Amino acid sequence: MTTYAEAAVENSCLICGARNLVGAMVCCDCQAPLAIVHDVAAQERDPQIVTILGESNVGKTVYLGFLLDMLTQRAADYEAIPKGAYSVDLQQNVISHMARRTFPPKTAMEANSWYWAYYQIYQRKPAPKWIDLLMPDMAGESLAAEVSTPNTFKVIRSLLKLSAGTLLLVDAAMAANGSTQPDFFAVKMLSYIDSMHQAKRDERVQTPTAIVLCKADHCPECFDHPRRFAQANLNRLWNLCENRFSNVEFFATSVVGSLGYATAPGEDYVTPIPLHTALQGVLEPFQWVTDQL
Ligand SMILES: Nc1nc2c(ncn2[C@@H]2O[C@H](COP(=O)(O)OP(=O)(O)OP(=O)(O)O)[C@@H](O)[C@H]2O)c(=O)[nH]1
Ligand SMILES: [Mg+2]
Ligand SMILES: [Zn+2]
Repeated sequence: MTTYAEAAVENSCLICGARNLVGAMVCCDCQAPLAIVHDVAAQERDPQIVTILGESNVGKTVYLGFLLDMLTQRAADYEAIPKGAYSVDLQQNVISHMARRTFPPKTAMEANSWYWAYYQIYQRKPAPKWIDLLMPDMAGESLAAEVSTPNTFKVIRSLLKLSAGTLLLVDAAMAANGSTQPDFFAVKMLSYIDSMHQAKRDERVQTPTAIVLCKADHCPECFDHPRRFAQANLNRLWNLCENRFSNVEFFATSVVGSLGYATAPGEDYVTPIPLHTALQGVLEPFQWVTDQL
């Protein structure tokens, strides 16, 4: 086992372990940024990886951007210090778009264009502790590709193996409308994780897994009873969680207070316009996961 200082000297990737040329910026094997290796070496403490999963268009980028922004603004007595300027980019991208009343663009499939956030977080309650969190914003389409054909995105597999906690985002608005798509995608994602832990067949997966019901502004009943909502509208997911995951909790979240809809002249698709932001339930799933790290 190499230490982080040795890894930094060899420029070996924190995520997949591949050795890279000195001066390389992204890992030659998995495309993870190598700046993290040096920032971790300076920290001399294990970073904990929390992965944000979910289908394309479920709201991962928006959620993560607002979460990081809340943390850096000391919500719920957290202190959050971004390590490396690259860690601020995601938050800035989301906040500046929302300030102009537009949603941020969709995340590109290529791993070298993802935002990576590496934050040092101080939690006062229940007991004071420091956690170093590494949270990449992956593209939903890349996750879907990896789940259907394992090893197309090596970085995803490596990240999930190292994950200390998971937030799985599910589109509650679609599920409430009767679509089975969110249920099936979530089941595929969790069975992928479950099969990675195959060595321990009879044991259930213990990684804290928060199921986050997104866009709950469209179905406010979610906020009152997220578990009941999941059991009724995401029943396949609910059953898989009961059978194979020992540490699961359900949450509802929403970032917008009201939406407008607009089309551009000559275009036939409608774009949602976030008229104002109203954050609800953004911090709770994160708090639940970090309490268990
Ligand atoms: N009503 C509502 N819509 C939301 C909310 N959050 C996100 N959206 C919508 O969901 C869309 C996708 O959000 P993103 O954060 O870009 O989705 P993503 O999961 O990062 O998607 P990929 O980057 O393709 O993986 C946004 O453009 C909004 O239209 C929310 O809280 N409420
Ligand atoms: Mg995205
Ligand atoms: Zn790598």
